[in-house]
Amino acid sequence: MSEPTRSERFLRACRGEPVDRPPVWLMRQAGRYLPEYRAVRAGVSFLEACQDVDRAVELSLQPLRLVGTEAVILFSDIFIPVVGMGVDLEFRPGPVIAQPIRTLADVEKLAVSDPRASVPYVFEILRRLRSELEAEEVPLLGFAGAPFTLAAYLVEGKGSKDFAALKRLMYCEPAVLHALLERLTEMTVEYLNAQIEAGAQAVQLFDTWAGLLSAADYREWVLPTHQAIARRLKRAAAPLILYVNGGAHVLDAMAESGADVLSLDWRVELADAARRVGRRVALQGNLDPCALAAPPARIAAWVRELRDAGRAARGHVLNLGHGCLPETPVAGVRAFTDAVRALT
Ligand code: 1CP
Repeated sequence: MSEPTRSERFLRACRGEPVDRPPVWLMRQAGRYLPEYRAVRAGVSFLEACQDVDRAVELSLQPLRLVGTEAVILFSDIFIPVVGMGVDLEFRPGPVIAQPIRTLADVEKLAVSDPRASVPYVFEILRRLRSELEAEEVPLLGFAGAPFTLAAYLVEGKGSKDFAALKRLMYCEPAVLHALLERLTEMTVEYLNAQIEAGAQAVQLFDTWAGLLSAADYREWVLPTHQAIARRLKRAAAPLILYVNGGAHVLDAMAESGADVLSLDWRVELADAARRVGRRVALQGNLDPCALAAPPARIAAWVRELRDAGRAARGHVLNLGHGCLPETPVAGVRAFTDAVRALT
């Protein structure tokens, strides 16, 4: 078999088709850990960088050129389409919402507009990236925040450890949270389909905070949103990757989402996850991002262990278990991608 292109290897791994070795990329691969990122960001706010097509294209491509990742992910944030719904928010550095959403009237104020019109720059960035990457045959990923995680910040007003305001709404005023999730699900379907039309070859749905729920609450509040999105996406054109942080206890429900790939954090043992989900879905992950501070030989050994564990899965994409951190050493990221390329 001649060596596949990076797009072929990535898409085959997502679809559970045979590959020579797993492909590699990293969540939050563009970010403050790269001096070149800090240089492009100097003097502009994060939101401005997301809206500036030239800058966002450059930031999206940096990890490909600088640290050897084998897929490019759109430089943006899960809150960009929420800005398009008319929500007043700032990044400090995480999203801070001026007026948190707590009532039905607040939910009804969220505009259900076509993202192609409300955040046109997102699709312009994707079209530009796709034409830049076409010749090299590097896969382009789009992404969105999942409804539950977006709702968590919208209700709370900012990041939180336990999201108590969100849970209060869930347990005390379920109709309000249902309405909010429904509106966000509609938006997410439109937003991801528009990304696929603009050239995204796979899309990742980030449900970072859904792991805060019990398995029963996850099934009631989160799983239906994932299933609705999976059902309505143009999946023949782009596989769907689902990420839940701290989701070991909901792995079985994740496998019923309809996603093609489940992205797991490091608390889940990859071989065990493969046994639990069987041949239904491929897996992505799952090195602890903090482990990239270790010496290169140690990182290479973990990569080999992950590859071996991932062999039991329907398919495996090597990645971290969560995003790169501002303090992640660039040399550790390089050691990670080099070790994947060195797999035999
Ligand atoms: O000051 C800065 O440089 C801004 C930091 C930053 C960056 C680089 C934020 C603010 N967002 C991003 C980019 C980003 N965010 C990407 C880009 C593509 C990539 O290289 O991977 C992606 C996919 C995200 C997704 C995102 N944003 C998630 C889901 C994934 C995850 O990490 O859990 C979440 C929860 C957010 C919210 C958010 N935006 C920014 C921050 C610092 C946060 C987290 C806030 C918190 O912890 O509560």
